[in-house]
Amino acid sequence: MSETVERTLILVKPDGVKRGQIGEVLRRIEAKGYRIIALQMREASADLLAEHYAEHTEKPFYADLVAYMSDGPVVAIVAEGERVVEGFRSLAGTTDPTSAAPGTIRGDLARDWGTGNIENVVHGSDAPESAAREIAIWFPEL
Ligand code: RTP
Ligand code: MG
Repeated sequence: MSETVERTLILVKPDGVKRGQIGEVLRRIEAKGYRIIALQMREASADLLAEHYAEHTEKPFYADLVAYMSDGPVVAIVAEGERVVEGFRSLAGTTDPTSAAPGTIRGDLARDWGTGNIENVVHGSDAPESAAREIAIWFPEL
C-alpha cells in the first residue's frame, strides 16, 4: 500500500437499507474503483451512535438523528483507495437530499419525506482523521 492510500467509513443508513439501496450504494463505490475491505450489517446502539456522532451530541437535532439512525439496521463499510475520503463525499453529494446534485447517491436516491429528519441514505467520513476514528468504532478488529 502506498503511503497516500486512504480508508473511509461509509454507512448505508436505515432509510437506505429499508428502501433496498444497499446494492446500489455498493455498486457505485465499486464502479468508481474503490475497494471494499470490510462490510457488516448491524443495529447501531445509542452508545455506538454517541461515539460515532460525538461532534453532534449537543446539537438540537441530535435526539431525532439517533431515532433515525436506530430505526433499523445499517450497513457499515470500509472502502479503500487514493483520496477515497474526498471521493466518497463527492459520490454521496451534499447533506440535504432535496438539493443534492443529480448523479450523486443522495441526489438520485433520496428526498425530503417530511419526517423532520434529513434522511440521506449514506454517511461518509469527512476527513482522514475522522475516518480513522470512525473505523476504530465500527471495526475495532481492523
Ligand atoms: P454524514 O455525517 O451522515 O455523512 O452527513 P454530513 O457530513 O453530510 O452531515 P453532518 O453535518 O455530519 O450531519 C450528520 C447527519 O445528521 C443529520 N442532520 N440533521 N436536522 C438537521 O439540521 C440535521 N443536520 C444534520 C443528517 O442525517 C446528516 O447526514
Ligand atoms: Mg458528517
